[in-house]
Amino acid sequence: MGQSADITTRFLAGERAALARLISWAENGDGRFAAALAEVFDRVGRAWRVGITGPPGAGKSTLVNEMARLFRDAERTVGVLAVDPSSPFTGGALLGDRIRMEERTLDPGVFIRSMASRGSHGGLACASVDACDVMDAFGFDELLVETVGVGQAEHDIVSAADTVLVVLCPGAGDGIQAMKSGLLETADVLVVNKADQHGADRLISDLEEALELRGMAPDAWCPLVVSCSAGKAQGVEAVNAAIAQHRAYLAGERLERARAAMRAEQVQRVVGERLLAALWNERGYDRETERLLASAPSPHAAAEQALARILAQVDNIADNLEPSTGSQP
Ligand SMILES: Nc1nc2c(ncn2[C@@H]2O[C@H](COP(=O)(O)OP(=O)(O)OP(=O)(O)O)[C@@H](O)[C@H]2O)c(=O)[nH]1
Ligand SMILES: [Mg+2]
Repeated sequence: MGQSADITTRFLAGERAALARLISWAENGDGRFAAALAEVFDRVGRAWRVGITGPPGAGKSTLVNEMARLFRDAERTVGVLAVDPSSPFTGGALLGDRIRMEERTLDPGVFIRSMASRGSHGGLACASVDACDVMDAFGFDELLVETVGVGQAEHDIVSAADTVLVVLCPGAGDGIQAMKSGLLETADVLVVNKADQHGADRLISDLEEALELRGMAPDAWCPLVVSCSAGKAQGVEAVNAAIAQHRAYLAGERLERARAAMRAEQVQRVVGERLLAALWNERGYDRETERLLASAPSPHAAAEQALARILAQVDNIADNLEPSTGSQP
């Protein structure tokens, strides 16, 4: 407890090492994180969160670097989180990105952090929201969360953002792939990167056509299609402008609703993870599963038994709570 208070004091004094420590706590599912977050949570909500997804090699990291440069030119501070659900260890694929981002790391207005899933602690979507919360509380104006691919895990991570960018590039049938895999539904802004390469115009018109064909509620946000060549530092202003446009669209009640939904999802994730951790920790998992399977005719029957026991415990807890909580509805 004492250590948690010490860290938050240092965090509130603007010490980056304390910020890094809190993110590590979030990443590792450290029990001290919840108390620490509670102490700084009144500062959360000012940053704008942008999630960046898209197929490998589309130029996401290059784009993030250029977006960060433009934000810095406008005297906006930037937190960058690179999340890799496919890699069990930090490093690997993200190392190259880190080196490329190096020129930014000397700038105190930029903070860069990478995260990978490790072993049994699978809640990367949860940890990345936590990391964004602490970067937000630390005072960064813009948060950029890059994921490495377009799978379900990546989707869960970017969909917690205020604005989702899907980055595509010409070639390799990415446009068609994007339409098939539901990326169009995820995107608030579709970025066609590598506009310097052959096929970019075609990809842009394919995407625009696909968006037109898709039915839309009259009041709904229609994803913007913008193109740039991040690798040549060309056209990235249009990407930031599209984000600003989406931000203006959301401002007010829509944003409140979207963020409330995101918070509700985070609560569900935390509950789910805490339950999983409590039930199936590394030591208990095999023995308990074996015991249940030995006494039940099928995996589903074993699951029913496990559930019945948990729910009985929950009922017990609720019964014991009732007298002290009074007559709340
Ligand atoms: N021609 C061209 N190449 C680019 C452009 N932007 C990025 N690239 C190159 O595309 C390659 C991949 O860029 P990254 O930024 O690493 O792509 P990424 O989407 O982050 O890749 P992963 O993180 O591995 O999924 C690099 O060799 C970049 O130099 C561009 O606008 N034009
Ligand atoms: Mg990358």
